[in-house]
Amino acid sequence: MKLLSAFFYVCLTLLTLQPVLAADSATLQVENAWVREGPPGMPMMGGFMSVTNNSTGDVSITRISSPAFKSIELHETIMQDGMAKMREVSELRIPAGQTVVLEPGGKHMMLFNPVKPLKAGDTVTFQLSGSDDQRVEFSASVKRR
Ligand SMILES: [Cu+2]
Repeated sequence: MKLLSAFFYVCLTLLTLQPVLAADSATLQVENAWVREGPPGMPMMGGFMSVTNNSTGDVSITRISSPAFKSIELHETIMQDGMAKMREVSELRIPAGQTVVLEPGGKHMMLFNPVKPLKAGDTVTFQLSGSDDQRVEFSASVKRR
């Protein structure tokens, strides 16, 4: 009897969850997005997040934009002659079913020329374009490292 009611509970939960899942049709899901607060007047800032691809095919991020910055590039960090260097990547591939983490010292968003000064506690909105033509809006909070 106890097992049966547990079973009903699970069914009920699944039924209630379904409309939520159906509404969220975006295959790329952005989590934990944040922008690192820089010294005042700094012309560039770093942006970080986790991106999960919920679809069964690989999807690439081809573009990221924000009303808060003049331009945004996707960067990766590579070691060259024993020094960490950043370089731009034209797109960032998110393999099917996997999560790619953008973090300090690794892949990141390079945010150029903030339209107005940003400080810890501010929120910035972004729009990401995927190679499958999807657009994902997300927001990031500005944090001190
Ligand atoms: Cu960079």
